[in-house]
Amino acid sequence: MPDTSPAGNGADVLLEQLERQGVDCIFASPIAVMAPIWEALARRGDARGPRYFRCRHELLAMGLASGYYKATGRSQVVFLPSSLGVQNGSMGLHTALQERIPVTVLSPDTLSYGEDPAADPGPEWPSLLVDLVGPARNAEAVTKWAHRARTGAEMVNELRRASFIAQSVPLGPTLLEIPFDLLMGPGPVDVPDWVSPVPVVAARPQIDQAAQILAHAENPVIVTEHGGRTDAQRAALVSIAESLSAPVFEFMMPAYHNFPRSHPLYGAGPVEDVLAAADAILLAGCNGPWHPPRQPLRPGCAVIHLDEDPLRPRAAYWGYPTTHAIPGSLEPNLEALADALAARRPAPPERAERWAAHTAAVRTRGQRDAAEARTTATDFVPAADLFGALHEVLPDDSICVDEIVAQVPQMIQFLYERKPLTQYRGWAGALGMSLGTALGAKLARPERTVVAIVGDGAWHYNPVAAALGFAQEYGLPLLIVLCNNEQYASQTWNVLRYYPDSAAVRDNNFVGDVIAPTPDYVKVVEAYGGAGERVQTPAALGPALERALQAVTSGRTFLLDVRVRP
Ligand SMILES: Cc1ncc(C[n+]2csc(CCOP(=O)(O)OP(=O)(O)O)c2C)c(N)n1
Ligand SMILES: [Mg+2]
Repeated sequence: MPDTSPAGNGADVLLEQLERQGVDCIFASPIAVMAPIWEALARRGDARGPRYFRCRHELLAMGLASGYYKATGRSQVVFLPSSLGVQNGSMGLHTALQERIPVTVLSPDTLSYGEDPAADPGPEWPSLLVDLVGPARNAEAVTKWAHRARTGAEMVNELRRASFIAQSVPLGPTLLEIPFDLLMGPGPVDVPDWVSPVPVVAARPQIDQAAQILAHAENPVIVTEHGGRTDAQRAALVSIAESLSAPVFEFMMPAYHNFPRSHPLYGAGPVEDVLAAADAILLAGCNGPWHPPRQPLRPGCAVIHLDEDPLRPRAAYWGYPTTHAIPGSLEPNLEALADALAARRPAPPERAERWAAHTAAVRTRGQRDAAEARTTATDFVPAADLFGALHEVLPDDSICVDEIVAQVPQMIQFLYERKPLTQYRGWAGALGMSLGTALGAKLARPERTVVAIVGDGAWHYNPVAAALGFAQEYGLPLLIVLCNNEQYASQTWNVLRYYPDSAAVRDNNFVGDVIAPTPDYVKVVEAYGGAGERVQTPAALGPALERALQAVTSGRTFLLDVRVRP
């Protein structure tokens, strides 16, 4: 018989432990062996945490945990059922690993196959679900740490370890496989106390040395991809830039609105254009700061890499000429560097003027390109105009989650022109995470407008049905802006580069690139209680955006299907 003693079974203890660890949300994709968890949740009632969310797809569950973390800095729990759930969610785990998102994944499984009638997982297990590898081994390639619990005592001790390790530098996903036999069985009596992870702070001499190098450089440059995730990190970056009068450039697809893009020291355009003249470069949170990594630098140029994990131990490659590496938590280390630089004498003001002129020239080019696109825009909206219009109507505290490629330069220049809008990148190499990320952010910050900006190609990689169902079920309206260029525009770039005088170019026949016939994207959203409109001209955009925002304010998800170029 299942254990239902007042002290509780394994499932009761597990939920109690998650509550004590301060977990807000369980994002779960279901499997029948979660019965003890569901029964324990029913016994607990809704008043006690954590809150359980039904996710309909593993990738969505991972996206939700990621978006929730990006919006709150709080690490959550995801249930990915057995090996099949881990495989379905593995792209989300890979993304969390790339982006250093701390999440504890629990994977329900089984120890036995029906020999013991009191712990029989069901007939599908021996025939279909039995697998030689198991969730923990499936997760090894895409997590920091993956283990299997074999006893009740192991379950509670390993759960504490899984959550602690996920939230320790470098942050990332961990996985614990939990057989349902342990959830049904008697709960372990001794639950270990939670150990809070702490920041890893660099030693003072390393920070002082970096400050010394940067302060003595004649042409220092700062590059970031994810260095401005929190307000404190962004403020530290501003302080460092202002002390040095140095520009802050962002990696081509920044993960956050790292540095105010209206700040005079924002470095517009590609950093590759200015690298050769730099004599000191600060990499303030970068997976890959420029391309190609072996881009020529000035002889003796210092390259100081500040990150949770410089030289990226978990990446395929780090070919950048790092000269100084400072590992540890970005927030305290950036703040310490900012303090060390603020205590020195300020940089010459001409330097700041030179960078302001650089950025102004890049932006003038962007405006000229936008004006040129406008002259032919009879049946499409230039990307610059789409982002310009969004910039005008969105409230300052809106959260924008992007999963686009060809329109990124226009997004950076026109969407973030003056307002301090929050940006979360909705993917990290692998497409399919933006809708979940946006919903996670909306769940954490229901009072804010959350916009998912998704390419038409990217849309097809998302668990769209599951995400729209989640939005409907939990009353989380999104504004979805579909950048619909009816193709994978970015995927033609290599054809144009390597075969410029080819059959593909001559006949405009980019074989791998078309998304046709164009589906009625609005109808998909309508099926889940949302609404939407298709926009094909710049003139139609403004009024449609107004209707879209009204719908979202009244609680309805709205999809704006914008025929866009590029
Ligand atoms: C899971 C996954 N599969 C394939 C790719 C390769 N890929 C990168 S961008 C892209 C096309 C995206 O199309 P869209 O969102 O329409 O953007 P556009 O290229 O039109 O700007 C593809 C297929 C990927 N990054 N991730
Ligand atoms: Mg496209």
